[in-house]
Amino acid sequence: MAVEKDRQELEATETREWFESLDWVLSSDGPDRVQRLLADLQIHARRRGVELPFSADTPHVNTILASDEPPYPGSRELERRIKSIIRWNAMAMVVRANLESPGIGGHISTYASAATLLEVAFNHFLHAKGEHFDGDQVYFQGHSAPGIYARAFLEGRITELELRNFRRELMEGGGLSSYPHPWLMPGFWEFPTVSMGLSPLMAIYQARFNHYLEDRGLHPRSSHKVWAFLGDGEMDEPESLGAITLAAREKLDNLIFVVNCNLQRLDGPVRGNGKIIQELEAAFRGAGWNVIKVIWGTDWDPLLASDHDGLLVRRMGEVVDGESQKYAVMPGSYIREQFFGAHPELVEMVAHLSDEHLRRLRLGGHDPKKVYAAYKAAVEHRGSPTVILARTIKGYGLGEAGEGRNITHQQKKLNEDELKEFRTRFGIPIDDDDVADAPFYRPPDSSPEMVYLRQRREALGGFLPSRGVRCAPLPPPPDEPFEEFAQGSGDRETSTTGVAVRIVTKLLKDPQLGKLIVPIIPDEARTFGMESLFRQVGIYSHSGQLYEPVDRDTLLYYREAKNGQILEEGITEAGSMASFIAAGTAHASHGINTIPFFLFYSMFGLQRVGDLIWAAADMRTRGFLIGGTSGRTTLAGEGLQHQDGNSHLLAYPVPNLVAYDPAYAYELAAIVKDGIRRMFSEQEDVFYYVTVTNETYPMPAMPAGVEEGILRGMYLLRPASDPEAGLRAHLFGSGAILNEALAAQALLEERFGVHADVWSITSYKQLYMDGTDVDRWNRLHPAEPPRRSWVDRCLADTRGVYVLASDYVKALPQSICRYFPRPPMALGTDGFGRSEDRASLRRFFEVDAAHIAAAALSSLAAENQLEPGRVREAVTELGLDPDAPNPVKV
Ligand SMILES: Cc1ncc(C[n+]2csc(CCOP(=O)(O)OP(=O)(O)O)c2C)c(N)n1
Ligand SMILES: [Mg+2]
Repeated sequence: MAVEKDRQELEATETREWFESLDWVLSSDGPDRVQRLLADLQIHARRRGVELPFSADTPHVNTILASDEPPYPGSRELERRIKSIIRWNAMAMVVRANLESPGIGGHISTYASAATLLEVAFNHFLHAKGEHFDGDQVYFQGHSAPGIYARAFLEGRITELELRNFRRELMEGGGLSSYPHPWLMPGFWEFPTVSMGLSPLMAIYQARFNHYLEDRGLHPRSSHKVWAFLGDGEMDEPESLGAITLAAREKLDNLIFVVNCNLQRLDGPVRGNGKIIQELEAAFRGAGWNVIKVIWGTDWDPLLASDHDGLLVRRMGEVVDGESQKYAVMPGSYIREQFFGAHPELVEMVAHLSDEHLRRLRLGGHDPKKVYAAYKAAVEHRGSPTVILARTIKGYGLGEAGEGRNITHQQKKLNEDELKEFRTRFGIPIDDDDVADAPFYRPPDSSPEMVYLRQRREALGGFLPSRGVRCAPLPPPPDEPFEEFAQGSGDRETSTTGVAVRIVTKLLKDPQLGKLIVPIIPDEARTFGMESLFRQVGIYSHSGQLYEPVDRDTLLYYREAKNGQILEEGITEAGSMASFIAAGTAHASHGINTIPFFLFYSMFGLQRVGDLIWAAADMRTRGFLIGGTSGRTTLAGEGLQHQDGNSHLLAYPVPNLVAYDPAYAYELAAIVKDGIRRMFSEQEDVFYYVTVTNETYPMPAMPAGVEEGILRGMYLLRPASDPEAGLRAHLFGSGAILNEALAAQALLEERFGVHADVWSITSYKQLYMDGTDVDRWNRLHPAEPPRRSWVDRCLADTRGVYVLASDYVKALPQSICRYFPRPPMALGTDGFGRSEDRASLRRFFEVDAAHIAAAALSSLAAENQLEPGRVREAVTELGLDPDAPNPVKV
């Protein structure tokens, strides 16, 4: 026992001597010398066989020393008052909403933990944008929306009625959306953030796109920042950390993450058995970020200053988060016993402090001075992005009603006593008699708080969040880039992918539009035959090209340049989508009509990054998503994971996504031209999804008068040679399957005497949207002459049977059956793809010419126009196996 004690004392003395030596070097030669010395010591230790465990984190204390903190520039007292009022109103709007409509939901505890982080930013850092200048772009944590509304209420930008109608958007007088949604509040919210993980990803690519605009000379250099306020639980989403190395590689010092580390997510602790702050620090430092930890408030400074042996810091580092969380809900005596009680020296350190004092020791994320110091350092930091890891308490101020409790995320109701306690704690002047109704409180405009609040925002350029379109529409698109496609390609075979690339190439050369085009590719340029663009416009790289490319002596060498135009994203559809969003919203965020074209493997689009596409829709993004190598049977060889028969169906639910599946060059040209007109001249908040394929065939010339049909979704491509024939059919194809419909037309006429019209369906979604809109109008206006859908108008007077064939699931053609004069037969490619050639795939999925022809014959038999026996023979003649397995089941 005595030996052990001696050893401990010896160790303590030894440690102290080393510390003193280090202090001596620090004071005489500065921190650089200390760094070198420690590095040398490490090498020395390793040479002597001491293995040092790898650790990318630093001690569990604030990154900024108390002695290095700047003075606080504002009125702490007025800011505290303002923050308290916002806290109250944010809480009250949720409580009231749930009193009036039980179950309507809302969140109190997220903002309660984030209030200081947000208020210091609002009062001192976040710049608004004006008509002629950009501000900061701020991604607010989605669940903290009540606090953002409550501030806007004080600012006079949101009425009391709207506040009362939180989560009641359909009420008379309008309401407020639950979370940030630019679609629903287009003058207010800029960024939808509530799908966890998307906002950190989008913020990174937004900051990167801001550099892109500056490096290309489209926008003056600016000191403005992209701020993302995030949850610590949110950091578990793969998207949250997925692009952090890019942010460092691109030296995005215009980017600041603020992670609200309240140690809790929805169900419980983020890392009960670990330390989320340390874990995130290691991840971000490892990725090359500037990490600023804001863990302890000013109250802790004297304790840390007296921690000569580092025992307190060590104790801070060893307590797991589940335990730390508990300190927030327990009395000071518990903290004394459990935290300081681990070492007698620590007990001694706080012997002079009361239990109440220990309970109130404030954490860093609730201390404006600490938060201000961190933000200032972040804003001034150069050369890499910054992440601030700020320790807070979830549900701060809710007391028994949920402060630090595991149930706090879901807490929406406070009883009268809890409301009173909250009111008293934050000094809100509401009488006991009124408090049960949780009334909103807004001080008079002339009060010092309100004057201060307005002054601070004026100094920072105005209010935010605030969104609006900030640039003039473009003139209608020029004809020239699109004209050649109407002529067809003669005998020359090409693919719609080739045509899409040619359109983009020509647009890049256009004197007006050229500089606005933003080609985005996730490492598929060669797949799509786009490598000529490397040379033509260059690949964007913030650092230019620091090496001689291996193919420098070839014509199409891999050219990176600081003013390069292509965003070559590498293998990240999610990142590419985030770039697409940044470029497609520049009309609102920067007042520039950039026109993104994002080309990708169609299977890895709506299916893989569907939620980002949903966010793009919410954000009123404009641009073209080009789904390459599309079609379940058109992409030969690649098989189950690559062959896309799904994406067009997945495009249906996105309300403002206009989807097309063109077959021919002139269709594609008409669609892109009209898209530019609608989005950038007419300023419609839509975006486009257009699939292209890699099957080559001669592109026909554009028939006269089909443009309207192309855009509406269908037109008559090739009528039957004898429209008066007895046996009549109508075959409908889209994408590459249109050629199968044409082949079936010939088969039917030559071998079975059936005369078929062939129609091109460029968009099932357009036809479906039109049909349902007409249905709706007719349903609500039964006494008026019915309106007619485009399908109905095209087909009303037709005779014969109808067969629709798609390279996508049958649900697409099925979706428009209702508008046909008689029920059509729908063929599609439901099921898993196969590695095979096109002919075999089309036979297997029953969408080839023979199957289309057989379907027409079968339909004629069903209408008693043909003998069933004749059709059975025809099936054999066509080489089809009636007993082949159903492709959806195998
Ligand atoms: C993609 C996604 N999954 C789940 C949710 C549901 N959800 C909303 S908030 C939340 C917990 C958030 O915890 P954290 O990020 O730590 O934020 P805090 O409220 O603690 O600040 C969850 C799971 C969501 N909004 N988005
Ligand atoms: Mg949290």
